[in-house]
Amino acid sequence: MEAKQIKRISKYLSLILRHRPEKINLKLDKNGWASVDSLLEKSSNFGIDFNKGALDFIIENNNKKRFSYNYNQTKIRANQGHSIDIELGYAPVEPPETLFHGTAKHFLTDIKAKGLQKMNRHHVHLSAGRDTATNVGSRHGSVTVLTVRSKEMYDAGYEFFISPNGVWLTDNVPVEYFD
Ligand code: HQG
Repeated sequence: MEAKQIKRISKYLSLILRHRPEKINLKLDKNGWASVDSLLEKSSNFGIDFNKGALDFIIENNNKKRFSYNYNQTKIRANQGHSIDIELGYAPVEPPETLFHGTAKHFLTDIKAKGLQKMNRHHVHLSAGRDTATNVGSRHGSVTVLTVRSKEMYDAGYEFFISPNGVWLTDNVPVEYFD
């Protein structure tokens, strides 16, 4: 399969598995899992044809490892980034001393007033590396990277989670934890 085609399917999967399963009438369970068979069938009915081999390829090679199978590969879900109400069930873990959040300069006034909020997603997304944060922030405009004192937040009782693809998640970041 061509790279372009893989990218197109990958974007489509993000839309369906994170935000709009109802678009193809797909059912997700409370943990965000969809049946692989039903995803393939409903996508095909919707005019987007691919097979299990394409899914295997995307799960293995997607640049951010956005999706996972369950143990016997009968179900698939997005690892993070949802706007729909599902429970990922990740266990809370202790974060490193600092984490990064890339954002656009034009959001800074609001962010400095209200802290980082999850906006349309389930969590605020943070990364362990400054480079990743820079890439994430560039999606929104002229980029700036905030350093968050995550360990201090954790010690104060804030919960942190890490998705299987290494994205750090937390509910919100109050301004006093920016460096
Ligand atoms: C900003 C992509 C105003 C926040 C990425 C961000 C990531 C505020 C934007 C993942 C604010 C929300 C998530 C406040 C936060 N006032 N703006 N109080 N608090 N913001 O896309 O972190 O490629 O929902 O800084 O790589 O950019 O989809 O979050 O700029 O991992 O897999 O509001 O999405 O992953 O934007 O990105 P987003 P994000 P995928």
